[in-house]
Order: sequence, then structure tokens, then C-alpha cells
Amino acid sequence: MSERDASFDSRRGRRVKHRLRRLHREVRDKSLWVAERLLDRRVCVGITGLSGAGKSTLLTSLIYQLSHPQKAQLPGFAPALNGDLLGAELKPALDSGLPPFDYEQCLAALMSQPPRWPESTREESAMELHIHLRRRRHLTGRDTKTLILELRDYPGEWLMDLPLLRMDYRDWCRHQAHLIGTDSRAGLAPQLISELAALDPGATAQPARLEALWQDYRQFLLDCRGQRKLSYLQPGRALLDRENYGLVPMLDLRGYSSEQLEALSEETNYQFLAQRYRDYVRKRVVPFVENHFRHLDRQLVLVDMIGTLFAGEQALDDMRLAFDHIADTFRYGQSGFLRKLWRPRVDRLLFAATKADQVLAADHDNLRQLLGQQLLQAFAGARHRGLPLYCEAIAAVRCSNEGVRNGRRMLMGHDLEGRYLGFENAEICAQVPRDGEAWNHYSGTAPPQLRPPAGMAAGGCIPHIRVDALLNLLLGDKV
Ligand SMILES: Nc1nc2c(ncn2[C@@H]2O[C@H](COP(=O)(O)OP(=O)(O)O)[C@@H](O)[C@H]2O)c(=O)[nH]1
Ligand SMILES: [Mg+2]
Repeated sequence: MSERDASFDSRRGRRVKHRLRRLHREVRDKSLWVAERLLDRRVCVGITGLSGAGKSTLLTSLIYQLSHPQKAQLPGFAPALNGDLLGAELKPALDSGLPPFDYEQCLAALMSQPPRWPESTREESAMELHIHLRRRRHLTGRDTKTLILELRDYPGEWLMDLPLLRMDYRDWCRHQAHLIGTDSRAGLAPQLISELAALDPGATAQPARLEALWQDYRQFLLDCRGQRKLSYLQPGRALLDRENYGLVPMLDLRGYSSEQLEALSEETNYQFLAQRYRDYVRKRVVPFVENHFRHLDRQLVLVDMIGTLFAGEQALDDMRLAFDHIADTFRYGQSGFLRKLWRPRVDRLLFAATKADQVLAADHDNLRQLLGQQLLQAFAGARHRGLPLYCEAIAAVRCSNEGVRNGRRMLMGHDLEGRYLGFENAEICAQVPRDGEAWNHYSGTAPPQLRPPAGMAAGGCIPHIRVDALLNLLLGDKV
């Protein structure tokens, strides 16, 4: 053998050895991961909600409460009440392949002087929280155990894209034609809507014109969110970044059978846009499901119920529509043809109305009732029997205090500019208003946005509302 061959062989040998070692390490890590799951030592929880719902703030509060058991007030979480919660350590979630959640920065904002809200984030992140618990009377003789809570935070806008997996472009166009015709959306962009309706499926596509339409369509989605507080908007990523997904619906496909549409040549508007749609689903939606969604054991969905309620009937209807589609997502996941694709293992689905500190304590229960009613309607149906649903009303950071002024109960806090203010909220009723007139009850101004309370750094605790109850729903059976 020549010298060159020998050195080539040894290099190859080294490479093979290196690969084997890496494989071994991966298998070991993976089997450890599987074993932890089987032994109930690891729970992967997804936290989602539309932008501004309060994900980053809740994550920060949750991590802080669990890591500071002496200071946290968590009587509704049994291990804390019984003194079994010893603390928690934050570690990167290396398996997830996701960027870490910037806990330090979020906490620093809340604890700064004057306190600030965490910067808003748009992307997904993950973290592992190793929760140390005292074990009571256990046969192994070990007196502590560790539960690994993997927290994955992702935009709720992405969840709104999952229905796309069940539709082809033609179905999606029909779906959008129906939605855009509803009262809540129709008036927002009449010009765009007529342009989309006039787009001839068989005409030759003009990319520049389609791009202009995309820009207008994206603005329309932003307006649906900004002006009407609507939730069910697709493609969801258009609300989060400025990429040109080029995905617009054609609103009038009447007179075309699916065979006729499929037979159109590649240069036509229909084929061009259908390809964009398939690309979006393949490159954005499927990877999200594959890499992320299907690894979750539990899913927590945060909703700004108060903001939606004060935005009016259409906003609430749209939120329910979003819930309907979330329900379908889990319905298909449990059985059915999409099961193979994502097989979600989610065994608990929780919804929480956030920012409950914006209304009087007497209204907290009604807030929860209202959320429950919306969920009941969306999730009605025998097929959900296997997936337990839970709901709560929480405030990750309680920013208000209650007091009495001139004989009336009021909330007191600071607005975002730091001005001290007292306010009353329109009473939250346990039922959704029946008709337009009854909706006038919520037509006044929504409760103000509040600044986090000062003094958290000095006192070392983050005041909250029912985060302990939420923890109990999330982890009560695992600790
Ligand atoms: N009053 C109150 N406001 C909150 C609370 N949590 C979040 N917010 C408000 O909601 C905004 C968005 O919260 P954030 O956690 O960034 O939401 P994300 O976009 O879902 O991560 C914050 O800037 C606050 O104004 C809370 O517990 N109480
Ligand atoms: Mg965030």
C-alpha cells in the first residue's frame, strides 16, 4: 500500500470512529430522554398565544416562582404548600434545537427601576427547568427527585397556520372567500377584495402584480388584527415578519371544477399561486409540526380575553373561530389521516385568560366562565373525550391593587408612562351578550395597560394571580 493510501485509510478510519462516537452519544442522549419521559421525569410544555397575549411575561414569572420557592406565593400548587418544592435550575433545552428563552433579560426588565415589560419577541424559544422536589417516604431511599420541565414558547400565529395542512390551495381560497365576506373583514379593504375576486385563474401570472397584491393582503391582515382585534388570520407568519410569502387567495373560483383548475398551465395565476401555497405549507408549516408541535406533551394557550371582549362581538366571534380550528387540529391529531404526519402526544390542553389584574377580583371568575363557554362551543363533540381541557384566568404579574374610593371598589396601578391611576372596569358578565345592544355594555374604553409594579426587586417576589392554580393544572399529576 502506498503512503498516500495508508494516510487516506487512517483518515477514513478516524472519520468513521468519530461518526460512531457521535452516533453513540446521540443514542445515549436520546434513550436518556425517552427514559426520562417514560419515568414521568420530563414534561414538554408548549406555551403559545397571539403576539401580546403575555407569553414572555408568564414564562418569566413561572420560572421565577419555581426557582424562588421561599418567596413565591404558590399555595395552590401542592408541593409549594407542603414545603416539597426545593427550587429549580434553568438550563438550555439542547435537544430542542431552539434558541434559549432570554429569561435573564425579561427578568431584568421587570425588576428594573422603573419596571418595564420584557421586549416583545417574535420567534420561538425553549428552556429546561429542572424542578427539585422532596420525595416523601419513597422506597428507593432517595429523598429528592427532579422533574424536567421543558418549556417551548412559539407564536400563536403559527398555530393559526395548522389548518392549512388540511386544505389544498383551492380549499383555502374558498375558505378565505367565505371569511373575507364576513362583516368583521369585508369593510376593511374593499379595493383589495375586488382585485382578488377579479384575478383570473387562467390568465398569465404577472409576478410584480402578484407581489403588490401580497403587500396589500399583508396590510389587510395587519389591519384585521390592529383595528378589529381578529385572531384567525392566515398566513400567520405575515403578521410576524416582512417576508414575501406571496400567498394570496383567489376569491372567485366559481365556474371552475378542480380538474379544470389542475389542467391549467404552469404560467397561469392559479398554478403560480397554488405553487406558492404549497411552498409555504412545505417550508413553514410542516417543519413547525415536525420539529416542534409534535414533541409537546402539554399545550398552554394564552388569550387576551379582556382585550378581545372590549373589542366587541366580532372580535370574540373570531376568537371562537380560532378555537374551532385549534380544536380541529387536535381532533385530527388524535385519529385520522393526519395522525401519521404529526402524532401530537398532547395529553392536556390548557387555556388561560391573561392580564386578569386589569379587572376587579369579583370579575375573575366570570372571566374564566366566559373563556370556558367559548371553549365548550369550540370543543363540543365526542371526539375530544380523550383530551382533557382546562381553563383559568391569571395574571403573570399583578400590576394593580384594589381599594375603595368614595364607596366604590376601584383598581389602582400605574399606566405605562408611570402615572398613578385609579379605574373601574365595566363588570365582566358570566354570559356572552346575546345581541348587538347587549354588547354596548363593553363599548366603553377597555381597561388601561398597566406598568409592572415597583418594588419587586426589593421584595424579591413577583406578585401574580392564580399562576399557582395554572401550575397545578400543568404539572399537578407529575409532582
Ligand atoms: N396587566 C398585565 N399586563 C400584562 C401581563 N402580562 C403581559 N401583560 C401586557 O401584555 C404585553 C405583552 O406581553 P408579552 O409577555 O410580551 O406577550 P407575548 O407577545 O405573548 O410574549 C406586555 O407588554 C404587557 O403590557 C400581566 O400579567 N398583567
Ligand atoms: Mg414574547
